Amino acid sequence: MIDSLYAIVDAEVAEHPLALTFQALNAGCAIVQLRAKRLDDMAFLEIAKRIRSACTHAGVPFVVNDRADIARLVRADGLHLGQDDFSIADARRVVGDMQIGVSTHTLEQAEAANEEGADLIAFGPVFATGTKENPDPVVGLRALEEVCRRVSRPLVGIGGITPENAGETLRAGARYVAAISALPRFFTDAS
Ligand code: TZP
Ligand code: MG
Repeated sequence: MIDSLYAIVDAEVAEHPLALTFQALNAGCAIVQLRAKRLDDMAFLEIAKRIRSACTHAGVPFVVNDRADIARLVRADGLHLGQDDFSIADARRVVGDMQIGVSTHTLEQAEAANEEGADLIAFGPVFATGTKENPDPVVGLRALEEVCRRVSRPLVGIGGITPENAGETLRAGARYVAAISALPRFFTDAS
């Protein structure tokens, strides 16, 4: 299951973002994303460079959330966009042929992201989350299953993902499970 773990290192949630990154990489996670809603540009760029370097050494793709400019500056492998961020087409003008992921919260949004050429589609919140400000309504596993049937791009289940519910989320058809607040538990729990 750890090879399906999409580790989101959130600079406002993690006590030590770089240490958490190394834990995720050592455990064998599939992807690392840096998310930082409140860092200023200098601080974001600095931590992005460090995580970029750690991911390069581990051979694991590194994704930057929100910031096409920083993704390009650190030569990230991917950029992750929300519904209120740049369109995929505009982001491509900044980052070129980098992998682009898109957050979606309804079947319609997921189908639109699929058609617009997203490389990866995050769908959620699958379960209740306290991490995101003003989260969309919980979508649940049945809706995730439906989206997995309807879109061709790989899906990421996100929102309230824990070591306990990651298995059923993958069985619903997600290629990856993404975790923020429960991320450290994937490395410390026996499960
Ligand atoms: N998008 C949908 S839910 C969510 C995001 C960024 C937050 C996920 O955080 P957690 O702590 O894993 O529930
Ligand atoms: Mg965003």
